[in-house]
Amino acid sequence: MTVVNPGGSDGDGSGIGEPDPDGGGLDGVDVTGAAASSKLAGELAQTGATALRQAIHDLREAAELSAQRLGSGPAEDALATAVRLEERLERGVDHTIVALQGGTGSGKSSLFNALAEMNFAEVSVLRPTTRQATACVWGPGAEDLLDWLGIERGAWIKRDSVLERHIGELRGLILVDLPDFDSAVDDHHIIADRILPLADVLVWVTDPQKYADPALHERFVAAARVNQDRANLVVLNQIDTVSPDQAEQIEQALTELLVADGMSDPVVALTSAVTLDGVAAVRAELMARTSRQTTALRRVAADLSLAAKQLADQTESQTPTSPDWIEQAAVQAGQAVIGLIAPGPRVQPAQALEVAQARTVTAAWMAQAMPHLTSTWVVSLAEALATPGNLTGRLSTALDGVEVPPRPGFGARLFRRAAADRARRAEWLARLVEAVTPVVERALTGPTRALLADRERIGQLTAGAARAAADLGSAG
Ligand SMILES: Nc1nc2c(ncn2[C@@H]2O[C@H](COP(=O)(O)OP(=O)(O)OP(=O)(O)O)[C@@H](O)[C@H]2O)c(=O)[nH]1
Ligand SMILES: [Mg+2]
Repeated sequence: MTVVNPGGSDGDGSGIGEPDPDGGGLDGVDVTGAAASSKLAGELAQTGATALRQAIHDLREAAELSAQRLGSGPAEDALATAVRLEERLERGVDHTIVALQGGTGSGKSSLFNALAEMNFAEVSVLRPTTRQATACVWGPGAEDLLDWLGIERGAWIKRDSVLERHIGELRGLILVDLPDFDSAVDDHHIIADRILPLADVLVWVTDPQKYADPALHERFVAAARVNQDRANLVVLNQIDTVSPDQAEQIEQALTELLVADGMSDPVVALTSAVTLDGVAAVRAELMARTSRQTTALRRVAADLSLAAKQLADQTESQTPTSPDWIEQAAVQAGQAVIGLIAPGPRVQPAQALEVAQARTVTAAWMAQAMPHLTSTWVVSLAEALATPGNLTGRLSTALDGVEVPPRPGFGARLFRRAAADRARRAEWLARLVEAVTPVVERALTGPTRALLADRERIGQLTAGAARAAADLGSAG
Protein backbone atom coordinates (compact mmCIF):
# COMPACT_ATOMS: atom_id res chain seq x y z
CA MET A 1 0.00 0.00 0.00
CA THR A 2 1.29 3.43 -0.88
CA VAL A 3 2.22 5.56 2.06
CA VAL A 4 0.92 9.06 1.56
CA ASN A 5 2.69 11.77 3.45
CA PRO A 6 0.18 14.55 4.09
CA GLY A 7 2.81 17.00 5.19
CA GLY A 8 5.44 15.83 2.71
CA SER A 9 7.32 18.02 0.30
CA ASP A 10 5.29 18.71 -2.81
CA GLY A 11 8.02 18.98 -5.37
CA ASP A 12 6.91 20.37 -8.69
CA GLY A 13 8.19 18.68 -11.77
CA SER A 14 5.04 18.97 -13.79
CA GLY A 15 5.13 22.15 -15.79
CA ILE A 16 1.46 22.80 -15.05
CA GLY A 17 0.54 26.44 -14.45
CA GLU A 18 -0.46 27.85 -11.09
CA PRO A 19 -4.15 28.58 -10.34
CA ASP A 20 -5.67 31.76 -11.74
CA PRO A 21 -4.77 34.70 -9.52
CA ASP A 22 -8.47 35.49 -9.21
CA GLY A 23 -9.26 31.88 -8.64
CA GLY A 24 -11.41 32.23 -5.52
CA GLY A 25 -8.80 31.18 -2.97
CA LEU A 26 -8.82 32.46 0.58
CA ASP A 27 -5.43 34.08 0.35
CA GLY A 28 -6.58 37.27 -1.41
CA VAL A 29 -5.68 40.48 0.41
CA ASP A 30 -8.61 42.45 -0.94
CA VAL A 31 -11.34 40.46 0.78
CA THR A 32 -14.18 42.76 -0.31
CA GLY A 33 -12.98 42.67 -3.90
CA ALA A 34 -12.64 38.89 -3.82
CA ALA A 35 -16.15 38.52 -2.39
CA ALA A 36 -17.56 40.87 -5.01
CA SER A 37 -15.79 39.08 -7.84
CA SER A 38 -16.93 35.72 -6.52
CA LYS A 39 -20.52 37.04 -6.33
CA LEU A 40 -20.22 38.33 -9.88
CA ALA A 41 -18.86 34.98 -11.04
CA GLY A 42 -21.79 33.30 -9.27
CA GLU A 43 -24.26 35.57 -11.02
CA LEU A 44 -22.61 34.99 -14.37
CA ALA A 45 -22.76 31.26 -13.74
CA GLN A 46 -26.48 31.59 -12.99
CA THR A 47 -27.13 33.58 -16.17
CA GLY A 48 -25.06 31.10 -18.13
CA ALA A 49 -26.96 28.18 -16.65
CA THR A 50 -30.29 29.79 -17.59
CA ALA A 51 -29.15 30.38 -21.17
CA LEU A 52 -27.88 26.82 -21.38
CA ARG A 53 -31.10 25.39 -20.01
CA GLN A 54 -33.03 27.07 -22.83
CA ALA A 55 -30.49 25.86 -25.39
CA ILE A 56 -30.74 22.30 -24.07
CA HIS A 57 -34.50 22.55 -24.24
CA ASP A 58 -34.14 23.58 -27.90
CA LEU A 59 -31.86 20.62 -28.61
CA ARG A 60 -34.39 18.29 -27.02
CA GLU A 61 -37.22 19.74 -29.12
CA ALA A 62 -35.10 19.41 -32.26
CA ALA A 63 -34.27 15.79 -31.35
CA GLU A 64 -37.92 14.96 -30.73
CA LEU A 65 -38.96 16.51 -34.04
CA SER A 66 -36.18 14.65 -35.78
CA ALA A 67 -37.29 11.39 -34.14
CA GLN A 68 -40.85 11.91 -35.37
CA ARG A 69 -39.75 12.72 -38.90
CA LEU A 70 -36.69 10.55 -39.42
CA GLY A 71 -36.97 7.82 -36.80
CA SER A 72 -34.95 7.55 -33.65
CA GLY A 73 -31.51 6.95 -35.29
CA PRO A 74 -29.96 10.42 -35.49
CA ALA A 75 -32.10 11.78 -32.68
CA GLU A 76 -31.28 9.18 -30.04
CA ASP A 77 -27.81 10.46 -29.14
CA ALA A 78 -28.93 14.09 -29.11
CA LEU A 79 -31.88 13.25 -26.86
CA ALA A 80 -29.67 11.27 -24.46
CA THR A 81 -27.20 14.18 -24.34
CA ALA A 82 -29.99 16.70 -23.73
CA VAL A 83 -31.33 14.60 -20.85
CA ARG A 84 -27.86 14.15 -19.34
CA LEU A 85 -27.05 17.85 -19.56
CA GLU A 86 -30.41 18.83 -18.11
CA GLU A 87 -29.80 16.48 -15.22
CA ARG A 88 -26.35 17.99 -14.69
CA LEU A 89 -27.65 21.58 -14.64
CA GLU A 90 -30.53 20.63 -12.33
CA ARG A 91 -27.92 19.68 -9.76
CA GLY A 92 -26.17 23.04 -9.99
CA VAL A 93 -22.82 23.99 -11.43
CA ASP A 94 -21.13 24.88 -8.16
CA HIS A 95 -19.22 21.62 -8.25
CA THR A 96 -16.62 20.41 -10.68
CA ILE A 97 -16.46 16.68 -11.27
CA VAL A 98 -12.91 15.52 -11.96
CA ALA A 99 -12.42 11.86 -12.84
CA LEU A 100 -9.12 9.98 -12.70
CA GLN A 101 -9.04 7.37 -15.40
CA GLY A 102 -6.46 5.07 -16.88
CA GLY A 103 -5.22 1.50 -17.14
CA THR A 104 -4.93 -0.79 -14.16
CA GLY A 105 -1.90 -0.14 -11.98
CA SER A 106 -1.08 3.28 -13.40
CA GLY A 107 -1.61 4.69 -9.92
CA LYS A 108 -5.03 6.37 -10.08
CA SER A 109 -5.97 5.42 -6.54
CA SER A 110 -2.51 6.32 -5.25
CA LEU A 111 -2.74 9.70 -6.94
CA PHE A 112 -6.27 10.18 -5.61
CA ASN A 113 -4.97 9.62 -2.08
CA ALA A 114 -1.99 11.88 -2.67
CA LEU A 115 -4.19 14.68 -4.01
CA ALA A 116 -6.66 14.28 -1.15
CA GLU A 117 -3.88 13.81 1.39
CA MET A 118 -5.55 10.82 2.94
CA ASN A 119 -5.70 7.07 2.50
CA PHE A 120 -9.25 6.54 1.33
CA ALA A 121 -9.01 4.77 -2.02
CA GLU A 122 -7.79 1.20 -1.96
CA VAL A 123 -4.30 0.75 -3.38
CA SER A 124 -2.72 -2.60 -3.98
CA VAL A 125 -0.10 -4.58 -5.87
CA LEU A 126 -2.91 -6.90 -7.01
CA ARG A 127 -4.33 -6.14 -10.45
CA PRO A 128 -6.97 -4.87 -10.89
CA THR A 129 -7.74 -3.31 -7.53
CA THR A 130 -10.46 -0.63 -7.70
CA ARG A 131 -13.86 -2.23 -8.30
CA GLN A 132 -16.17 0.73 -7.83
CA ALA A 133 -16.01 4.49 -8.21
CA THR A 134 -14.76 6.29 -5.13
CA ALA A 135 -14.96 10.03 -4.48
CA CYS A 136 -13.65 12.77 -2.27
CA VAL A 137 -15.74 15.94 -2.05
CA TRP A 138 -14.51 19.30 -0.82
CA GLY A 139 -17.24 21.49 0.65
CA PRO A 140 -20.92 20.79 1.28
CA GLY A 141 -23.93 20.06 -0.92
CA ALA A 142 -22.75 17.43 -3.40
CA GLU A 143 -25.04 14.55 -2.36
CA ASP A 144 -27.32 14.93 -5.38
CA LEU A 145 -24.40 14.85 -7.77
CA LEU A 146 -22.87 11.82 -6.08
CA ASP A 147 -26.21 10.02 -6.37
CA TRP A 148 -26.37 10.99 -10.01
CA LEU A 149 -22.86 9.62 -10.53
CA GLY A 150 -24.05 6.41 -8.89
CA ILE A 151 -21.39 6.59 -6.17
CA GLU A 152 -22.72 4.88 -3.10
CA ARG A 153 -22.71 6.44 0.38
CA GLY A 154 -19.86 4.41 1.76
CA ALA A 155 -17.74 5.08 -1.32
CA TRP A 156 -17.31 8.82 -0.88
CA ILE A 157 -15.83 11.00 1.76
CA LYS A 158 -16.45 14.65 2.45
CA ARG A 159 -13.84 17.22 3.43
CA ASP A 160 -15.62 20.36 4.53
CA SER A 161 -14.00 21.42 7.78
CA VAL A 162 -12.52 24.92 7.68
CA LEU A 163 -9.41 23.38 9.16
CA GLU A 164 -8.75 21.24 6.07
CA ARG A 165 -5.71 22.16 4.06
CA HIS A 166 -6.67 23.76 0.72
CA ILE A 167 -10.38 23.79 1.66
CA GLY A 168 -10.75 27.34 0.31
CA GLU A 169 -9.29 26.51 -3.08
CA LEU A 170 -10.68 23.02 -3.48
CA ARG A 171 -14.23 23.78 -2.30
CA GLY A 172 -16.57 22.47 -4.98
CA LEU A 173 -14.24 19.74 -6.22
CA ILE A 174 -15.54 16.20 -6.56
CA LEU A 175 -12.53 14.01 -7.24
CA VAL A 176 -13.49 10.57 -8.54
CA ASP A 177 -11.23 7.53 -8.65
CA LEU A 178 -12.44 5.07 -11.28
CA PRO A 179 -11.87 1.38 -11.92
CA ASP A 180 -9.46 0.70 -14.79
CA PHE A 181 -10.60 0.53 -18.40
CA ASP A 182 -8.20 -2.14 -19.60
CA SER A 183 -8.29 -5.16 -17.29
CA ALA A 184 -10.18 -8.30 -18.20
CA VAL A 185 -12.96 -7.44 -15.76
CA ASP A 186 -15.85 -6.16 -17.88
CA ASP A 187 -17.66 -4.43 -15.03
CA HIS A 188 -14.71 -2.13 -14.56
CA HIS A 189 -14.77 -0.44 -17.92
CA ILE A 190 -18.57 -0.41 -17.82
CA ILE A 191 -18.42 1.62 -14.59
CA ALA A 192 -15.72 3.87 -16.01
CA ASP A 193 -17.61 4.40 -19.27
CA ARG A 194 -20.84 5.25 -17.45
CA ILE A 195 -19.22 7.92 -15.30
CA LEU A 196 -16.79 9.45 -17.80
CA PRO A 197 -19.39 11.35 -19.86
CA LEU A 198 -20.67 12.86 -16.61
CA ALA A 199 -17.29 14.25 -15.56
CA ASP A 200 -16.38 17.87 -16.22
CA VAL A 201 -12.63 17.27 -16.27
CA LEU A 202 -10.81 14.05 -17.12
CA VAL A 203 -7.38 13.33 -15.72
CA TRP A 204 -5.69 10.60 -17.74
CA VAL A 205 -3.25 8.70 -15.56
CA THR A 206 -0.55 6.61 -17.17
CA ASP A 207 2.95 5.44 -16.28
CA PRO A 208 6.39 4.89 -17.88
CA GLN A 209 5.50 1.28 -18.78
CA LYS A 210 2.11 1.84 -20.39
CA TYR A 211 2.18 5.37 -21.77
CA ALA A 212 2.11 4.11 -25.37
CA ASP A 213 -0.66 1.58 -24.72
CA PRO A 214 -3.07 1.55 -27.71
CA ALA A 215 -6.09 1.23 -25.37
CA LEU A 216 -5.17 4.56 -23.77
CA HIS A 217 -4.61 6.29 -27.07
CA GLU A 218 -7.77 4.96 -28.69
CA ARG A 219 -9.73 6.46 -25.83
CA PHE A 220 -7.75 9.62 -26.02
CA VAL A 221 -8.41 10.04 -29.74
CA ALA A 222 -12.15 9.66 -29.11
CA ALA A 223 -12.13 12.10 -26.19
CA ALA A 224 -10.02 14.71 -27.97
CA ARG A 225 -12.40 14.58 -30.94
CA VAL A 226 -15.34 15.28 -28.67
CA ASN A 227 -13.86 17.91 -26.40
CA GLN A 228 -10.25 19.08 -26.41
CA ASP A 229 -10.63 21.11 -23.25
CA ARG A 230 -11.97 18.21 -21.27
CA ALA A 231 -9.36 15.73 -22.43
CA ASN A 232 -6.47 18.03 -21.81
CA LEU A 233 -4.86 16.84 -18.58
CA VAL A 234 -2.59 13.85 -18.79
CA VAL A 235 -0.50 12.62 -15.86
CA LEU A 236 2.60 10.51 -16.28
CA ASN A 237 2.77 8.90 -12.85
CA GLN A 238 5.46 6.76 -11.24
CA ILE A 239 8.31 8.98 -12.46
CA ASP A 240 10.29 7.87 -9.40
CA THR A 241 10.73 4.53 -11.18
CA VAL A 242 12.82 6.06 -13.99
CA SER A 243 15.79 8.42 -14.14
CA PRO A 244 15.14 12.14 -14.74
CA ASP A 245 16.54 11.77 -18.27
CA GLN A 246 14.26 8.88 -19.03
CA ALA A 247 11.30 10.79 -17.56
CA GLU A 248 12.04 13.69 -19.90
CA GLN A 249 12.30 11.40 -22.93
CA ILE A 250 9.06 9.64 -22.06
CA GLU A 251 7.30 12.95 -21.49
CA GLN A 252 8.38 14.07 -24.95
CA ALA A 253 7.35 10.79 -26.58
CA LEU A 254 3.99 10.87 -24.81
CA THR A 255 3.39 14.48 -25.87
CA GLU A 256 4.13 13.53 -29.49
CA LEU A 257 1.68 10.63 -29.26
CA LEU A 258 -0.99 12.92 -27.82
CA VAL A 259 -0.51 15.39 -30.66
CA ALA A 260 -0.81 12.49 -33.10
CA ASP A 261 -4.03 11.55 -31.26
CA GLY A 262 -5.47 14.94 -32.21
CA MET A 263 -4.68 17.07 -29.17
CA SER A 264 -3.47 20.52 -30.22
CA ASP A 265 -1.70 21.53 -27.01
CA PRO A 266 -1.45 18.63 -24.59
CA VAL A 267 -0.52 19.25 -20.97
CA VAL A 268 1.51 16.39 -19.52
CA ALA A 269 2.20 16.43 -15.79
CA LEU A 270 4.91 14.26 -14.27
CA THR A 271 4.10 12.87 -10.84
CA SER A 272 5.06 10.31 -8.31
CA ALA A 273 2.33 9.28 -5.91
CA VAL A 274 5.11 7.86 -3.72
CA THR A 275 7.55 10.77 -3.45
CA LEU A 276 4.72 13.25 -4.17
CA ASP A 277 6.79 14.95 -6.86
CA GLY A 278 4.45 16.96 -9.10
CA VAL A 279 1.35 16.23 -7.03
CA ALA A 280 1.04 19.83 -5.81
CA ALA A 281 1.07 21.08 -9.39
CA VAL A 282 -1.73 18.72 -10.40
CA ARG A 283 -3.68 19.83 -7.34
CA ALA A 284 -3.09 23.46 -8.29
CA GLU A 285 -4.43 22.78 -11.78
CA LEU A 286 -7.53 21.18 -10.29
CA MET A 287 -7.92 24.16 -7.94
CA ALA A 288 -7.76 26.50 -10.92
CA ARG A 289 -10.39 24.58 -12.80
CA THR A 290 -12.64 24.20 -9.74
CA SER A 291 -12.45 27.86 -8.78
CA ARG A 292 -13.41 29.00 -12.26
CA GLN A 293 -17.01 28.08 -11.46
CA THR A 294 -17.68 27.94 -15.16
CA THR A 295 -15.79 24.68 -15.71
CA ALA A 296 -18.98 22.65 -15.41
CA LEU A 297 -20.90 25.14 -17.52
CA ARG A 298 -18.24 25.17 -20.20
CA ARG A 299 -18.25 21.41 -20.30
CA VAL A 300 -22.05 21.32 -20.61
CA ALA A 301 -21.78 23.98 -23.32
CA ALA A 302 -19.16 21.98 -25.25
CA ASP A 303 -21.21 18.78 -25.13
CA LEU A 304 -24.34 20.67 -26.13
CA SER A 305 -22.66 22.38 -29.05
CA LEU A 306 -21.30 19.09 -30.35
CA ALA A 307 -24.64 17.30 -30.00
CA ALA A 308 -26.45 20.17 -31.76
CA LYS A 309 -23.99 20.17 -34.65
CA GLN A 310 -24.14 16.40 -35.00
CA LEU A 311 -27.92 16.42 -35.02
CA ALA A 312 -27.95 19.21 -37.62
CA ASP A 313 -25.52 17.26 -39.81
CA GLN A 314 -27.31 13.96 -39.40
CA THR A 315 -30.73 15.41 -40.13
CA GLU A 316 -29.32 17.63 -42.88
CA SER A 317 -31.72 20.27 -41.67
CA GLN A 318 -29.73 23.25 -42.84
CA THR A 319 -30.55 22.92 -46.55
CA PRO A 320 -32.17 26.19 -47.57
CA THR A 321 -35.70 25.79 -48.82
CA SER A 322 -37.45 27.83 -51.46
CA PRO A 323 -41.17 27.13 -51.04
CA ASP A 324 -42.13 28.47 -54.51
CA TRP A 325 -41.94 25.03 -56.03
CA ILE A 326 -44.75 23.82 -53.79
CA GLU A 327 -47.25 26.28 -55.28
CA GLN A 328 -46.30 25.22 -58.80
CA ALA A 329 -46.39 21.54 -57.86
CA ALA A 330 -49.85 22.02 -56.34
CA VAL A 331 -51.19 23.64 -59.54
CA GLN A 332 -49.69 20.88 -61.65
CA ALA A 333 -51.05 18.14 -59.41
CA GLY A 334 -54.53 19.72 -59.56
CA GLN A 335 -54.36 19.92 -63.35
CA ALA A 336 -53.15 16.34 -63.58
CA VAL A 337 -56.05 15.11 -61.42
CA ILE A 338 -58.60 17.07 -63.44
CA GLY A 339 -57.11 15.73 -66.66
CA LEU A 340 -57.63 12.21 -65.32
CA ILE A 341 -61.15 12.60 -63.94
CA ALA A 342 -62.50 14.80 -66.72
CA PRO A 343 -60.62 13.77 -69.89
CA GLY A 344 -61.38 15.33 -73.26
CA PRO A 345 -63.33 18.49 -74.05
CA ARG A 346 -66.75 17.13 -73.11
CA VAL A 347 -68.67 18.18 -70.07
CA GLN A 348 -69.77 15.02 -68.32
CA PRO A 349 -69.75 13.64 -64.76
CA ALA A 350 -66.23 13.25 -63.42
CA GLN A 351 -64.73 9.78 -63.53
CA ALA A 352 -63.44 8.19 -60.36
CA LEU A 353 -59.66 8.48 -59.96
CA GLU A 354 -58.19 5.00 -60.06
CA VAL A 355 -55.59 4.08 -57.45
CA ALA A 356 -52.98 3.51 -60.15
CA GLN A 357 -53.69 7.00 -61.51
CA ALA A 358 -53.43 8.46 -57.99
CA ARG A 359 -50.05 6.76 -57.72
CA THR A 360 -48.78 8.60 -60.79
CA VAL A 361 -49.95 11.88 -59.22
CA THR A 362 -48.07 11.27 -55.94
CA ALA A 363 -45.04 9.99 -57.85
CA ALA A 364 -44.99 13.19 -59.91
CA TRP A 365 -45.23 15.13 -56.65
CA MET A 366 -42.24 13.28 -55.20
CA ALA A 367 -40.28 13.89 -58.41
CA GLN A 368 -40.92 17.63 -58.03
CA ALA A 369 -39.92 17.55 -54.37
CA MET A 370 -36.75 15.52 -54.70
CA PRO A 371 -34.40 18.26 -55.97
CA HIS A 372 -35.31 20.25 -52.86
CA LEU A 373 -34.72 17.46 -50.33
CA THR A 374 -31.72 15.54 -49.08
CA SER A 375 -32.01 11.78 -49.12
CA THR A 376 -32.89 11.39 -45.44
CA TRP A 377 -35.95 13.55 -45.91
CA VAL A 378 -37.22 11.95 -49.13
CA VAL A 379 -38.38 8.82 -47.33
CA SER A 380 -40.01 10.92 -44.65
CA LEU A 381 -41.91 12.93 -47.26
CA ALA A 382 -43.09 9.79 -49.04
CA GLU A 383 -44.52 8.63 -45.71
CA ALA A 384 -46.11 11.98 -44.94
CA LEU A 385 -48.07 12.23 -48.22
CA ALA A 386 -51.50 10.65 -48.50
CA THR A 387 -51.38 7.16 -49.98
CA PRO A 388 -52.78 6.74 -53.51
CA GLY A 389 -55.80 4.89 -52.03
CA ASN A 390 -56.41 7.70 -49.62
CA LEU A 391 -56.11 10.31 -52.37
CA THR A 392 -58.66 8.40 -54.45
CA GLY A 393 -61.07 8.15 -51.51
CA ARG A 394 -60.76 11.84 -50.60
CA LEU A 395 -61.34 12.84 -54.19
CA SER A 396 -64.40 10.70 -54.62
CA THR A 397 -65.94 12.25 -51.48
CA ALA A 398 -65.08 15.76 -52.68
CA LEU A 399 -66.59 15.15 -56.12
CA ASP A 400 -69.80 13.67 -54.76
CA GLY A 401 -71.48 17.02 -54.32
CA VAL A 402 -70.22 18.61 -57.56
CA GLU A 403 -72.97 18.89 -60.13
CA VAL A 404 -72.41 19.08 -63.88
CA PRO A 405 -73.64 22.52 -65.09
CA PRO A 406 -76.92 22.27 -67.12
CA ARG A 407 -76.79 22.25 -70.94
CA PRO A 408 -77.69 25.51 -72.73
CA GLY A 409 -81.24 25.58 -74.26
CA PHE A 410 -81.71 24.34 -77.89
CA GLY A 411 -83.38 27.55 -78.99
CA ALA A 412 -80.16 29.57 -79.02
CA ARG A 413 -78.48 30.44 -82.27
CA LEU A 414 -75.47 28.46 -83.29
CA PHE A 415 -72.74 31.03 -82.41
CA ARG A 416 -74.50 31.66 -79.10
CA ARG A 417 -74.59 27.94 -78.45
CA ALA A 418 -70.85 27.65 -79.05
CA ALA A 419 -70.21 30.49 -76.57
CA ALA A 420 -72.61 28.90 -74.08
CA ASP A 421 -70.81 25.56 -74.45
CA ARG A 422 -67.47 27.24 -73.76
CA ALA A 423 -68.92 28.98 -70.73
CA ARG A 424 -70.40 25.70 -69.53
CA ARG A 425 -67.08 23.95 -69.85
CA ALA A 426 -65.29 26.79 -68.04
CA GLU A 427 -67.89 26.63 -65.32
CA TRP A 428 -67.40 22.84 -65.06
CA LEU A 429 -63.63 23.19 -64.83
CA ALA A 430 -63.98 25.88 -62.17
CA ARG A 431 -66.20 23.58 -60.11
CA LEU A 432 -63.71 20.76 -60.46
CA VAL A 433 -60.78 23.01 -59.47
CA GLU A 434 -62.76 24.11 -56.44
CA ALA A 435 -63.34 20.49 -55.42
CA VAL A 436 -59.87 19.17 -56.28
CA THR A 437 -57.76 22.00 -54.77
CA PRO A 438 -58.54 21.26 -51.08
CA VAL A 439 -57.92 17.55 -51.69
CA VAL A 440 -54.48 18.27 -53.16
CA GLU A 441 -53.87 20.65 -50.28
CA ARG A 442 -54.67 18.05 -47.65
CA ALA A 443 -53.10 15.06 -49.36
CA LEU A 444 -49.91 16.58 -50.79
CA THR A 445 -49.27 20.28 -50.25
CA GLY A 446 -50.08 20.45 -46.52
CA PRO A 447 -47.96 17.45 -45.47
CA THR A 448 -45.07 18.76 -47.58
CA ARG A 449 -45.23 22.22 -46.04
CA ALA A 450 -45.41 20.73 -42.53
CA LEU A 451 -42.40 18.55 -43.23
CA LEU A 452 -40.36 21.46 -44.56
CA ALA A 453 -41.40 23.60 -41.59
CA ASP A 454 -40.22 20.87 -39.22
CA ARG A 455 -36.96 20.55 -41.08
CA GLU A 456 -36.42 24.27 -40.88
CA ARG A 457 -37.35 24.29 -37.21
CA ILE A 458 -34.78 21.57 -36.48
CA GLY A 459 -32.21 23.71 -38.30
CA GLN A 460 -33.13 26.81 -36.30
CA LEU A 461 -33.19 24.97 -32.98
CA THR A 462 -29.89 23.20 -33.49
CA ALA A 463 -28.18 26.34 -34.81
CA GLY A 464 -29.56 28.33 -31.87
CA ALA A 465 -28.40 25.70 -29.37
CA ALA A 466 -24.94 25.54 -30.91
CA ARG A 467 -24.71 29.36 -30.92
CA ALA A 468 -25.79 29.67 -27.28
CA ALA A 469 -23.29 26.96 -26.31
CA ALA A 470 -20.50 28.66 -28.27
CA ASP A 471 -21.28 32.03 -26.63
CA LEU A 472 -21.01 30.44 -23.23
CA GLY A 473 -17.94 28.41 -24.10
CA SER A 474 -16.04 31.51 -25.21
CA ALA A 475 -17.29 33.57 -22.24
CA GLY A 476 -16.05 31.02 -19.68
N1 LIG B 1 6.92 3.60 -7.37
C1 LIG B 1 5.68 4.00 -7.51
N2 LIG B 1 4.67 3.15 -7.33
C2 LIG B 1 3.40 3.60 -7.45
C3 LIG B 1 3.12 4.94 -7.80
N3 LIG B 1 1.78 5.07 -7.87
C4 LIG B 1 1.24 3.88 -7.59
N4 LIG B 1 2.22 2.99 -7.34
C5 LIG B 1 2.06 1.59 -7.01
O1 LIG B 1 1.46 0.96 -8.15
C6 LIG B 1 0.53 -0.02 -7.73
C7 LIG B 1 -0.82 0.32 -8.31
O2 LIG B 1 -1.32 1.50 -7.76
P1 LIG B 1 -2.86 1.82 -7.69
O3 LIG B 1 -2.99 3.20 -7.16
O4 LIG B 1 -3.60 0.75 -7.03
O5 LIG B 1 -3.19 1.81 -9.23
P2 LIG B 1 -4.62 2.00 -9.92
O6 LIG B 1 -4.40 2.75 -11.18
O7 LIG B 1 -5.59 2.58 -8.98
O8 LIG B 1 -5.01 0.52 -10.28
P3 LIG B 1 -6.47 -0.16 -10.46
O9 LIG B 1 -7.29 0.22 -9.29
O10 LIG B 1 -6.21 -1.60 -10.56
O11 LIG B 1 -7.03 0.40 -11.74
C8 LIG B 1 0.56 -0.01 -6.22
O12 LIG B 1 1.41 -1.01 -5.78
C9 LIG B 1 1.09 1.36 -5.90
O13 LIG B 1 1.76 1.38 -4.63
C10 LIG B 1 4.22 5.82 -8.00
O14 LIG B 1 4.08 7.01 -8.32
N5 LIG B 1 5.46 5.31 -7.86
MG1 LIG C 1 -7.37 1.93 -8.27
